[in-house]
Amino acid sequence: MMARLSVWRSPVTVPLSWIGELTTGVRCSSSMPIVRPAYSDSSSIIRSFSEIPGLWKNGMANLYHFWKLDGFRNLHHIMVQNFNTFGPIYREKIGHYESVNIINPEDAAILFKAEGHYPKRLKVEAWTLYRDYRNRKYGVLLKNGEDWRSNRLILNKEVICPKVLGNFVPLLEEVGQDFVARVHKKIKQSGQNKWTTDLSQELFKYALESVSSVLYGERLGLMLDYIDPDAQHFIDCITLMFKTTSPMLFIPPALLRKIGAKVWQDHVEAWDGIFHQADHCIYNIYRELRKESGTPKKYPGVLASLLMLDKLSIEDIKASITELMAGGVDTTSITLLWTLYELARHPKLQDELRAEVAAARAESQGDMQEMLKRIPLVKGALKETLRLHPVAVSLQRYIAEDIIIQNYHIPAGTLVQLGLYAMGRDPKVFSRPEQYQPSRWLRTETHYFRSLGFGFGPRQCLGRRIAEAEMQIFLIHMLENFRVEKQRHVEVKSTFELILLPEKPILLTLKPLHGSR
Ligand code: 2DC
Repeated sequence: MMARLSVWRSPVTVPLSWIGELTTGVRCSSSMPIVRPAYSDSSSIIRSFSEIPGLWKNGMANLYHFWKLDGFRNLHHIMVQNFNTFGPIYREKIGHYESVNIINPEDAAILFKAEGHYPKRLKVEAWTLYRDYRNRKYGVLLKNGEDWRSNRLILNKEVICPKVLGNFVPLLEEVGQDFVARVHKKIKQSGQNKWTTDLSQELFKYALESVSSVLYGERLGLMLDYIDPDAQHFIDCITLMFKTTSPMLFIPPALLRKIGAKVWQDHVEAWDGIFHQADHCIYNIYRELRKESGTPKKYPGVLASLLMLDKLSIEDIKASITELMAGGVDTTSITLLWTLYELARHPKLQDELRAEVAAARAESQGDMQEMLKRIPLVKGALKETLRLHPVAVSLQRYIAEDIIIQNYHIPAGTLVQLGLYAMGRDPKVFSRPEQYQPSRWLRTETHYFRSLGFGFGPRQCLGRRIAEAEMQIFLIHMLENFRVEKQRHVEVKSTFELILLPEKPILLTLKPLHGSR
């Protein structure tokens, strides 16, 4: 079985034989219900839900094909292929997972306008089942309805509101400086005035140190040579948690649990490790806070702020802080790795960004918050990275009302997904999509529903501002200190492990800009 799987490991395109089957599947519409044509304002016929092209009749057969294509790792490529086959809208059912998929920004706008007051995305059942199993509360990521809304509104004020950004910047700047010092040290140790390495482990530590310092107002000390083994275990658990989630999108975790499947066991072990470490961090802050009296002199971090605010229950606070901590490691570090990879491939662009950072530094006399307002090209680079290498393959909502997309009627309650990875690479949406061009985000051409790396609207990524500031500050420090180079010109593709990751290690070389220290 393994041998057969590995044959299917790398295909980026779906074999033609399957496409043939896909299209015939669609043309076999004899069993489709007869629909009464309706007419829209533009007097074009609105077609019914059942006329949407795609493979949605036999979920189990589709799951089998999906598995044979190693779809668990290739979801993004399969989506691109499906849009090529079916056009800008298709319906799909893989196992129990049913959806309508769209690719155009204008259609995304229709989708997000129909999300209602309580926007709901796909429920990642593995994550909710774990919490039910261990008797833990859902955080804001997993909550829905009024419970979601009331928690989210309170969290917004402490986590994503522009006002609190000023509190995060000095904390993040310190971590950035420590990262630079660590790289200088590694370069010195190498004795070659450069350091060639797969930076992902270093970036995981940078990301965890950053998000922790914002959440807890305290450093974990991950930029040192010897780090807490529990912190390293936490990092490994997050990767395992994501990896074991993806098969459970298509095969119900309750079933896998019942048959004692290894994925479910590994998944439980991974979350146990994550919660163990988060509980430990949260408990430390809680204890310190009870000892201290009066208002703290410096910003105490998101957790202490929420505890002092006293508007959410401690269990609700713990649940959302744990989600932020777990969600803030692989996501930002992988995005930074992709950005460094793109900068290494584009040395001229790297120099342009460096010049922008130098000018921003001079104009703002080193005030980091001021600097962040003067680096549009660096921000464009991050958007460009998320266009070509989004963390999330798709954005989805259960629509709250009926909508019409591409002249098809889609009833309320349907799960509609925007293929974010596919949109980012579609030449109809982005001119020369294969080129990494941060300046495209500066031009006046429309950006309407095109920059969706953090999602959209009130349900967008809660960690967005932390992630953005953390990544911008990282790039500023790296550009000011090092040149990034890479060995040969090999293109690295993505693999799907719930989030999109580089399919193989990315080796980069860092050289000091100002001679050896
Ligand atoms: C995965 O088909 C593919 O930000 C599925 O920081 C649809 C889907 C649903 C929810 C998405 C998920 C995809 C990718 C990972 C996301 C997740 C929602 C939040 C999560 C996008 C696209 C992520 C990475 C969070 C994770 C926080 C968690 C560890 C507590």
